[in-house]
Amino acid sequence: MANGTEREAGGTDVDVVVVGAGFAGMYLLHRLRQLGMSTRVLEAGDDVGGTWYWNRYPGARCDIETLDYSYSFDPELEREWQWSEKFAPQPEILRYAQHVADKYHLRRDITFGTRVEGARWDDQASRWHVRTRPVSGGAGEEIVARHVVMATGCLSVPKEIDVPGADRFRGEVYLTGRWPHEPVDFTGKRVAVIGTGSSAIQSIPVIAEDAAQVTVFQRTPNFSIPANNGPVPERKRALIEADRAAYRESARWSGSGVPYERSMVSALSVPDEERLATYEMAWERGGISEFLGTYSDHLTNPAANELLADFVRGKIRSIVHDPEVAEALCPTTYPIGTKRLCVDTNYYATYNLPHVRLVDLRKHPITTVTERGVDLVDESLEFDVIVFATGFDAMTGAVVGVDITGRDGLTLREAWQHGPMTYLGLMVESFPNLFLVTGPGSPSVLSNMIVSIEQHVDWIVDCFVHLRDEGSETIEPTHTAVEAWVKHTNEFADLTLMPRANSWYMGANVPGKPRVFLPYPGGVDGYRRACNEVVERGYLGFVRRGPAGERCNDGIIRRLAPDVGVMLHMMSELGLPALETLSPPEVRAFTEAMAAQRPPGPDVGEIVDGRYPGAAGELDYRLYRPASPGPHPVIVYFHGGGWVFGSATSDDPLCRDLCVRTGAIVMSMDYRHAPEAPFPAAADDAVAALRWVADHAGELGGTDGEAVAVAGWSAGGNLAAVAAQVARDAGGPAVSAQLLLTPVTDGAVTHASHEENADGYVLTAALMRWFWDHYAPPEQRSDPLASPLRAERLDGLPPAVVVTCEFDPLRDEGDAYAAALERAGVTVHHLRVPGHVHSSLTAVDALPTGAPFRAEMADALRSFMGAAVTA
Ligand code: N01
Repeated sequence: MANGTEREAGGTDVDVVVVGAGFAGMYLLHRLRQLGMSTRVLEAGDDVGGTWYWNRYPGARCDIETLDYSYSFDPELEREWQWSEKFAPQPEILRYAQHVADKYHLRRDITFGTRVEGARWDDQASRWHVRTRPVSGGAGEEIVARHVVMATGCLSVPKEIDVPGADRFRGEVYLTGRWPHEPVDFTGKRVAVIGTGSSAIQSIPVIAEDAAQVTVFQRTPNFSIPANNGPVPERKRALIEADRAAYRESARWSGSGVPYERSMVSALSVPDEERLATYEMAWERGGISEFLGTYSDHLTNPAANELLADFVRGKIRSIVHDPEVAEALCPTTYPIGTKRLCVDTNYYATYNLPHVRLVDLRKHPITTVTERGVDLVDESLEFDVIVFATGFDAMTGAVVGVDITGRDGLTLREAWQHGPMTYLGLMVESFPNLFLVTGPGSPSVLSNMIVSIEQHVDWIVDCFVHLRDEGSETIEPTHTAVEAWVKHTNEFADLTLMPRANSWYMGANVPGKPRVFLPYPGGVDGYRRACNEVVERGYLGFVRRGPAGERCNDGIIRRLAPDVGVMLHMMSELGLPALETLSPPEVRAFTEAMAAQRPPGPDVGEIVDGRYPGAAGELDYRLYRPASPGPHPVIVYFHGGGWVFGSATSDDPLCRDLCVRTGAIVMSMDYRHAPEAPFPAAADDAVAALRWVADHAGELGGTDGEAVAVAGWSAGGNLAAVAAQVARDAGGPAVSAQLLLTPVTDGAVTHASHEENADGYVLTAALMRWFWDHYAPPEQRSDPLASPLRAERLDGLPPAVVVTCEFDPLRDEGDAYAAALERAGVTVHHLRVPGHVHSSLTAVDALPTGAPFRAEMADALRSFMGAAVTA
């Protein structure tokens, strides 16, 4: 029974149950009504507002400029609401939420004072049974719904107070996340504040205005930047009003949901004075994303991060008079930005007041809270009031706080026992028709929440429409899609410094909670692209079921390594020309200009440029010598560039990397380029280069008489393979090993990967055809000097490291060469690199996920070198 009416078997009371009437629940209700879907919103509080309903502690305000932190779905709402301050205080934000509820008559579909206790999925009927209970006690109801949406907020369940003896205290006790509605009077009182996160940092200066004493108990100091609050900046208001739609659109496609110019410059690349001036400006201007984003690598490079952290520590020392207190307030145990940066008004200066004291719990731990105060190991303190500002069970607490049972009796708590498993932070496998707004696995708390809420609500509503239109009753993500999304999120987090902090982002603030990075760190823009693409590709990664049967569109939305994906996106944004539309001289000029922008690679002991006799005249080489004392093994290296462009210096970062990792001398040898010198000129030069280096190994710093290795990338990999075959057939020189990095091995270009990866991964199938067309006419391409895979015999060749990348048109011909070598009895280390493209392993210091593969490739090569193989 629901609402006293008899329900037909398989019928529903409503289409959608929404849990929570914060900003997410309110907007969702508004959208669902427009769709004509019946909706019940259930809310534990007595009014709308969510976070802003509960967090009424003194000083509570937004830490994102309120002009940005407001709905964008209705221009009329935007025009009629004027914010009073740059960072609006909690009462004003709550009034805004109430205004929205009034304007759209939302309250009539919201049941206040009601908690959702549980939800159970009935697979037969494809319905959720939702159990409620009034907060004030008494019987609840059961509501049957087709869909349930958890709009429960990310920071809505306060962490259990885990300070020993906390329940013994007889004075007034407050929790910042559950502040009373009546004003709290601190006048003349002795107040303890436990915790120094955002909530404490905002409330301490305000409490100190009235209290007789304030004692702050700090376990871990936080980084905080000044709000520099005041009236709404006129410039920003004017900017938005000039073109509201464009401003909001740019927020939607920004990294954090607040539009600002993202720096592409490393903090380590600018002179000290320039960097400090930039930091000073950002300190004055405020804004979390803007401050952390002053340089591109604060959240990825420890050295860059330390520069910014040091700047803030300098500020703390300059504000706080007592050096000991200042030192205690300086965070040193985690990188800045890896816990949410706080935004304050007078926080540090408050410690200069005579009645404010900081207790460093690392030095003076609490033994217990007593009836009258707090006992430290070395002191007893008495208080009238204790304020617990101890944080939240973030992102998952409110969701698993509801007893949710999906298909086959699986509970959400069980499903998430090792950390939340979601697809896009929106849905969970085995929990059909259960949606999360800003759930774990979405940008949520790393972004302007309102922008992320609107995006999720819009996506969910569009999904409802889609299901209705196609006649599907249920939707849920596939196992493959969920696993891959969680992996992708973790890989992204591992590219940042975020996992290094014991933060609530990591679940580390709640004892026993799995240590997993909870939000999606790939940016609001990158995330929105993924969500849109999922839909465009027919709800990829979802299975939908209905009377017409099952539609399973299994698959993975993000298969590239995250840094490779970001690089490809940036390249596509630049609108670079397709190389095959240019002439060879234009391609050479273009690729040289691009190469000038890349990181240089590691330092080596010495670099020497020289000339060697090629097959038809002198050519350049560049020698990279390790810093260790010689003699060293020698690698003869051939650059990439489709036989058309490149030089002895064009693969500089990769050669340095190879030199450092193998401890070998790398001789990067130029060769003649097509079309001026077509096939077999490059192959002839490669053979000449190998002979010359082998003959001069001792003079160059190698061991006289010891076999040299050959190596090359792409067309250079082709030349290395060819040179090894020629040396075998000619009875020398002795080659110890071959490293073939994404090599060209077959002019037939018929392998499946040429089609599968034809476009979008830098080296395109069209460009590869263009290279062949310049290098060798079709009738010559089956010559083993052009296509080493076509050689009659592959036995007797030196051990080979063959590296192929998943998203490379050349992948299959590289794989085929590795397999053919193995069949011929050659020792092969075949490294298949997932998530990478043809050129990405050469992007030393630019794509961190390539580094472990370069390490493996170098280790394998080193282990092969020294075991000379002769024909
Ligand atoms: O919570 P927190 P918060 N003994 O977890 C300490 C958002 N927010 O409520 O770090 C002693 O950050 C704990 O110490 P430690 C914002 O996203 C937004 O302040 O675990 N101390 C820490 O110092 C923010 O990040 C606004 O060592 C104990 C503090 O309590 C998030 O909410 C305003 C302890 C908790 O800090 C959470 O902020 C406020 C113990 N047993 C909050 N247990 C806006 O401006 C915990 N602590 C929008």
